[in-house]
Amino acid sequence: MITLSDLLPLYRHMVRIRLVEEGIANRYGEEGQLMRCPIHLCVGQEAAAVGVCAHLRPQDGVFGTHRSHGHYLAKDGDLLALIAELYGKDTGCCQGRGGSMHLIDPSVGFMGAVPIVGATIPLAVGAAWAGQRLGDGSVAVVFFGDGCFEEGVLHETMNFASLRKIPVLFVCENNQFSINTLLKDRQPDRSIHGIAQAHGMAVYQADGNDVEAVWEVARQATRRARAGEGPAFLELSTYRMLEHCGPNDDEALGYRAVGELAAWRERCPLKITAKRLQQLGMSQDAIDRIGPQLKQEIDAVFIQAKASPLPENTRGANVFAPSQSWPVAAPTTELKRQITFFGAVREASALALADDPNLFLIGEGIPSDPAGVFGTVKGLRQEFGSERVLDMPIAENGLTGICIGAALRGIKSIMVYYRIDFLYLAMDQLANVAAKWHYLFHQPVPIVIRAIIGRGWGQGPQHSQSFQAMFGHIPGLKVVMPVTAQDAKGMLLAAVADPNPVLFLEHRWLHGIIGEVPEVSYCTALDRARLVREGKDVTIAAFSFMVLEALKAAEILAQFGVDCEVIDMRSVQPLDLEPVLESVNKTGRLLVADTGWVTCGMGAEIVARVVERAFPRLKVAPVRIGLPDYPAPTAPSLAYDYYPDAETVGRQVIALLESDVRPSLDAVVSRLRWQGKRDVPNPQFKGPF
Ligand SMILES: Cc1ncc(C[n+]2csc(CCOP(=O)(O)OP(=O)(O)O)c2C)c(N)n1
Repeated sequence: MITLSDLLPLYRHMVRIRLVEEGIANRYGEEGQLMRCPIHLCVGQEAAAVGVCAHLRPQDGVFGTHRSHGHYLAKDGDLLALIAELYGKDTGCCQGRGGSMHLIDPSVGFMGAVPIVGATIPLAVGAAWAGQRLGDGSVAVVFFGDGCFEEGVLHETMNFASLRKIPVLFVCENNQFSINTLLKDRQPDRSIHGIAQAHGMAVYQADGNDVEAVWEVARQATRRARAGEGPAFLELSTYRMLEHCGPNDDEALGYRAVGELAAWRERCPLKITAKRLQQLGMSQDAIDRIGPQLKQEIDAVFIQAKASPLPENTRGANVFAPSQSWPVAAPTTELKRQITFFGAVREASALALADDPNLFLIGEGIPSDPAGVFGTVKGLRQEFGSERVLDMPIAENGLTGICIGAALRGIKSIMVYYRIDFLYLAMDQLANVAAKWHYLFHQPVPIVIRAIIGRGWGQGPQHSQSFQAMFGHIPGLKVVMPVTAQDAKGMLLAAVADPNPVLFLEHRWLHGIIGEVPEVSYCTALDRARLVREGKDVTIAAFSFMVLEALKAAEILAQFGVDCEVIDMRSVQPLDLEPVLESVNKTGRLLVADTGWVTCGMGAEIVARVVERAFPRLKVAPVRIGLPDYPAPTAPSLAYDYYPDAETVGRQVIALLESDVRPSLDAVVSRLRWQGKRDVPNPQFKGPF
């Protein structure tokens, strides 16, 4: 049973949150419109945040949503940093980069709130999983609205949390609305908590406007989670009293039932608790004094926040956490042994797992795949155990978010995607969360995602795509594409060491190539292109597998007196343009060869940048090579002219030359024509994957 000494601080917290929200509402329209970000106030919903957070320790992580002022304050987030953020000030918790919908205060365990509905749910599960893996006794909590039950990511993460008994509390503030749409118009007539129950977790329901009731269920759920009994779901019914977004009353809009708002006002959490305090022996006078005392503090903070400076325009600063700078090449003294690209990936993974006892590797079907993801993880589970090399449910967005959540607590992972095509399902977590986190919150997100691009044989439109340009388009993600076995090892180790999200793209046709790879552990720069072949006539900037095709073409063209310079671009983001510019300075001719589509592809990017910076050096219009504008077909008869190869490179190089120095097209092409089966890189390649 709650005592007066337990209840009084809860009441104070709720009053403080209410006064802050009212303070924001009153100032939102003030002259000059200094508060210029969307606000989602939690007036009427204060009890949920306060009742749950009362049981948390500073190291327990809390994650929120677009409507998280209350969660932030209930977890003791700094008030000045909150208000200053609303004013877009340098003293704001995101230094003005986020506004009301992006909040953080890691010093008290408020780990982050963002406005993508559902996005922080997997982060909380990941943070709690990190705590479980570290054995630090922490729990994590995520607050969200009833709208999240319509998002797949909720189900993906509940499934995993339940499977692994992760100490996380899923707290649903069921305020009946998603924007202005009623729950009954969005979801069938079944209970929300029933769904959580079906996911196998402990379920609690409480009156979300009664802080005492919330406090009690949260106490039980937190205890259970700390005792290792697994996750819990709390459904707290409550009501939003103001408009969805903004400072106003919106009763006139008509989406609320007649009399509903008035009834809920009677059930205001502050009123309910004030009455209870009286029953527990507190005088009305003493209760009445709480508000004005708190208001003084709050008003002073508004003044201070308003007076604090706006941030300097630092533009792209902080998109990435600072990385080490690694050597461009592997140590040459060690260069003797020859191994495959897949062996190099496996070796780097093993070294990284041995080096960091908290690192884990996770991917769909990993334990049951006899080939070990094309050899790249073979035997690692036996070597490092089933808690370090794990299987992953078919839940790409949820699990990527969970790994990001773990990364926020410093637990790194290597995620393995058999095909990059599946990574699109995790686009929200990658593009909206991982890529934005450091810019917004100054928190590193060290996670490596290995994804396989390109083709086996017959993989067709959804198992063979090359999405590097798509991911390269997103500031905050690093995207690398090693070509040699040596780079595969060095760049994977550098990716693991990097404090940022790194997408490590492996072309399926590279796995079997062999090269010299030092046995020692070494890192290779993630941001430096590599000059592979010097030449004076034509510059070929190539990505991934196309580097090998460009080299083949260059060798044959050399026999006809045409001297190509070949650059392995290695990285899409950051893009190292300097070697290309230097080369174009010399050759005046540029060809870009990519494994992805030409339209909006890497060729477009490089050509545009070269034209912008070195237009006068170009003797002839640059050329792009890549895929045509249609999906990859399966049948060999349809695919035979779909993929560019050495012949395509040869033809285009010849087209770049002046007619008087052009070798015979037929003679060159006949030497470059693909030998053997058209849909395998060499006779050793084993399909179908
Ligand atoms: C993925 C996503 N889809 C749509 C939106 C637009 N949106 C912002 S708030 C909101 C309503 C969310 O309702 P609920 O989760 O119940 O939270 P509440 O606003 O009631 O607190 C929506 C749909 C969004 N932010 N994110």
